[in-house]
Amino acid sequence: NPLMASEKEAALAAAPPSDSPTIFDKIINKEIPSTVVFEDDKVLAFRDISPQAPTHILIIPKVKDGLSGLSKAEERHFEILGRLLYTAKLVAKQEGLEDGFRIVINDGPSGCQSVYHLHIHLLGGRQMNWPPG
Ligand code: IU
Repeated sequence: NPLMASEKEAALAAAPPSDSPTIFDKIINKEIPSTVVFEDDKVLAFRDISPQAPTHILIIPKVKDGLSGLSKAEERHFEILGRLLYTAKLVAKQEGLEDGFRIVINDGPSGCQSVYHLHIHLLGGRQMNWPPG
């Protein structure tokens, strides 16, 4: 089926191998500057370079371990997945988002994912809308 083949090509072009490095490795290694708002041995949180809300922070695992996106999650990732979500809560509090906030994980081409290193978007500081775009 030629249509299937071209769709698959597009998906493969957009989604590189799960362990290939991304620009987020350079951010983790401080080779590219970023505004870090939280860091521990497992997790980094930094301000998105193109903020879509007054607060827009990305929370990422320091070690990718195959997590190019949430769709690649395995049972071995249970702990880091919990840490990422809990870190989002801590950072939301640190940012003063008492009235609420939005968590987003884009996955794959249809999910509008552009960087293939798992990241949680934390958005806040304005009224969010539903449904999202
Ligand atoms: P996405 O869910 O994969 O689309 O999110 C990627 C985000 O990474 C997006 O919001 C970008 O603005 C952001 N980003 C960044 O903060 N710094 C960078 O150097 C690059 C992307 I490339």
